[in-house]
Amino acid sequence: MSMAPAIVTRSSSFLLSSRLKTLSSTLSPSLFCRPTRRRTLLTTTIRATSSSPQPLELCVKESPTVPGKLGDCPFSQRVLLTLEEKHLPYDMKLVDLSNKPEWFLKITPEGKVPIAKLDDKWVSDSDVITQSVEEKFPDPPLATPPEKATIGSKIFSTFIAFLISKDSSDGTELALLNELKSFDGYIKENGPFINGERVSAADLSLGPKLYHLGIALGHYKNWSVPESLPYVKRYMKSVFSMDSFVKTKALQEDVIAGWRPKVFG
Ligand SMILES: N[C@@H](CCC(=O)N[C@@H](CS)C(=O)NCC(=O)O)C(=O)O
Repeated sequence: MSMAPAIVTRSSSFLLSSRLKTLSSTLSPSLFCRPTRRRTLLTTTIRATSSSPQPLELCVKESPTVPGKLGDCPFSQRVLLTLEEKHLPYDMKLVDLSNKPEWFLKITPEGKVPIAKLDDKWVSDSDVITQSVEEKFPDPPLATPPEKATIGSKIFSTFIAFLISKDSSDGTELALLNELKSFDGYIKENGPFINGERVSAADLSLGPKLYHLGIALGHYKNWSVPESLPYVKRYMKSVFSMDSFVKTKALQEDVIAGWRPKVFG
């Protein structure tokens, strides 16, 4: 079977930041196990309007259930949200992580997404990619002030610990609740978004993680954010209803399938 990358095309221009880390930059451990299914990648082309001529090339996870659809990687969605909010066009290559094509492993031997081509260099890690995009395309500004950039940053790790916990009295649920409570209080005082009235980079990082939290804990633990945390609930609703989020979010069934190996593994 022939193996061609699935591609969604938009148009864009791109500049290289001197501060870009390249492919050899540090990568955090993968959060998702690779499924065993094998199949052929499909190619899809979507063209969006833009005045800039050169699209940014970006590899993201493909849906494991619907060929040609965007998959369930919160880091890939973070980069896509950044590009969408900045109205930057891009060429999106959907990568089947269960059967990584040779061209992909050639550009990134670690085999992780997202990875973006910035001025002829493939750059990995959503932190590095989004910072570089901010530097090169400052308008509209999305940078979160440093003192606010880590707000909510422990929610994802505490969510994972609770999700994979097999012991209901090990304190992982409480740890997550504490993080959510602190976030609730912060948003109550400073919201509706982390940097106030306007969405910023920290929201684009946290939003996809909260999306996974809601779906995975609902499915595997029959758990949802308690009513006693209305500002977290409102925040999730606001972020999830943004046009850019609706356009780039993963299928619910893919999020559930993506976490299954972690829950039962
Ligand atoms: N810290 C990285 C994490 C990237 C990551 O873990 N990506 C996962 C998919 S969400 C991956 O590519 N895993 C490799 C695999 O499943 O084989 C980032 O922020 O970009």
